[in-house]
Amino acid sequence: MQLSKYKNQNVAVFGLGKTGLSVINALVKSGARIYAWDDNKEQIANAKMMYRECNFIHPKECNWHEIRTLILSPGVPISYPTPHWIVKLARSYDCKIKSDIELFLEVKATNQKIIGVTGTNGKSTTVSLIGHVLKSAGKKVAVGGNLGVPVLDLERDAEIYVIEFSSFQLELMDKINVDIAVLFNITPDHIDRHGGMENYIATKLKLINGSEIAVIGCDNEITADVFNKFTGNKISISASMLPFLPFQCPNTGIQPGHVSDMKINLTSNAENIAAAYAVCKLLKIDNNTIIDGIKSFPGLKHRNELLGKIENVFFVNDSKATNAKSSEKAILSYKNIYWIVGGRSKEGGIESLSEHFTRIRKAFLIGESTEAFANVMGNKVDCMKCYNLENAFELAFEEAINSKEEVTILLSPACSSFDQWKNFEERGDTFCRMFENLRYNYMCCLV
Ligand code: UMA
Repeated sequence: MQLSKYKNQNVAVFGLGKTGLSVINALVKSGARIYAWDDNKEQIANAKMMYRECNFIHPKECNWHEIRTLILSPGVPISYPTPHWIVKLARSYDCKIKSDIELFLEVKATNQKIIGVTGTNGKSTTVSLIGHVLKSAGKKVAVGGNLGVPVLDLERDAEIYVIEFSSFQLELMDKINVDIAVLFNITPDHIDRHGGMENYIATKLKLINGSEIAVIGCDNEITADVFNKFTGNKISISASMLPFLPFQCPNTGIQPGHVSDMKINLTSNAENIAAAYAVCKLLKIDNNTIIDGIKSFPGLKHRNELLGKIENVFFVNDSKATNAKSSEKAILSYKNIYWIVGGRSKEGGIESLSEHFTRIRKAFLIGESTEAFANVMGNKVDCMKCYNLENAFELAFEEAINSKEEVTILLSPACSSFDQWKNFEERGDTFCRMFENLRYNYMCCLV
């Protein structure tokens, strides 16, 4: 994507992960003079190999009188716990701080539509589901943002962009202008980064405030309250609208439809499906195309992903569940659960899940949170301290297969992965590999 406005301009880029590299790529093509840096030397070395035309100079040695824009990566704190030193430096020179998404919105054509999705859990699935349905409807669509592909790396000529906005990205943004915004399920997350729940909510609201029409999930107390107070164009959606999608929006022309035989788990995805349905109706996609698209959506890896069954045991990879609220969805989807849980715990741990402990046959505790979670479970859940995924997998399978009943081994950690893994993908991929090996060995034994 070209950013011609920045031709011959001096632009600073801080953070050389996915976002920073995508920004540099776009700015290089546009003929900007780029000053790039990162706190991590390896990231600088990597970027240097890729973009020799960039100036990799420590920002404190740059001439900030000539740099009018700093593009900051979302992981770099702008306010809390304290503004990063680069933020203070740029502000002291009155330099404008922008996100990659703002650059993208500056160059998008007026006839290209933007659908923005935010919330605490379910964003990535909803974004992908909307993208899938629109593609099935023959639209030229690009899907990206927080779920993985930075917006500046997306195809230039899409008719519709479906973008996942994280609170980190929204925090950075001043100007937001999207055609349709989706906001749902706000629960505590990243509180340390936003300095409190109020700020976290305010950040999420930026997306609907910058939209032509907002689709708001009303199952959550916080977002239901947002819906009531929001004065712009709005539609309410709810998980309870499934399976017949009886949308309560008489002014939008949204009609009831039928959804059954879906590949993704209905219980944990009800709100995502309702949101996707509403968005696609607003984009005037016909009912049958939407329903067919929803039915053929294969789901996302690591999100309540059914891997398969060995004898009486189902295996589900929900490694993306990095907080309790997210695990709740998977727990409510199954009964007789052999739950592999733990890692680096978030604020509040798993206490909020205690009302669902009756669905857990046995918990297999892994990671840093092992002792803390064992205390929370106390005598309410039969649990075993396994400390790592390998032990947990083996022990859970041994018990599950001997139970002779239909049971589910669910990896849904309710924790971040950073105590033992690079990220949740690595954790989930390991679980998937263990399942595949087990299935292979099992089949060989049967032959
Ligand atoms: N860095 C510093 N100093 C800091 C912080 C970071 O120099 O104080 C540098 C790091 O050394 C690294 C770079 O910044 O080189 C990383 O930047 P980043 O953390 O912004 O990560 P990116 O690789 O650019 O990925 C970001 C999102 N990451 C975060 O928001 C933390 C990705 O979301 C997103 O997929 C990607 O942009 C493309 O849009 C990931 C995420 O964890 C999945 N998001 C959080 C979430 O979903 O909960 C918000």
